Amino acid sequence: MASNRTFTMIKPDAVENGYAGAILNEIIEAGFSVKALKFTQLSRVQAQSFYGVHKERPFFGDLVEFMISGPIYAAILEKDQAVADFRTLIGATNPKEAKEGTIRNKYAQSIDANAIHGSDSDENAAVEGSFFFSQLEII
Ligand code: FUP
Repeated sequence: MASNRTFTMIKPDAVENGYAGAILNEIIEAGFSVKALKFTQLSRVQAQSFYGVHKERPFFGDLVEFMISGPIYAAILEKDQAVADFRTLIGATNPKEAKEGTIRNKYAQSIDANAIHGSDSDENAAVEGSFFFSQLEII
């Protein structure tokens, strides 16, 4: 995946609360173009694998249970400086620390149910995008 791309998931809390459309609209209005998109629900094994980097952390079990609790939207997005600009758009991991106007500030409740994921590096964006999408599914 090119370095002007990032990967996102609209998480189960945001989908359950009916915010997915509003969040996708904000992403597009912010200048990101959608290069791949799917609506799906992770299995436990898939969620454990996706978040494998966190497997020793105390919150890992709860994170996995939360991420499999309902459907999500997964997407690959393109924009100049996609990874950095998307992290700015979504705000801090803990919505209580997320700046006003950011997606987590507006749509998230807590550090675990924090509405949205954004890759933290070009390398992880490529790995995460490939986790969800085959080459045939990416524009
Ligand atoms: P982020 O890159 O902002 O998604 O945050 P991290 O990669 O640090 O964490 C991944 C996910 O783990 C977060 F989205 C939510 C969860 N998490 C917790 O539940 N508790 C914590 O203390 C930290 C992260």
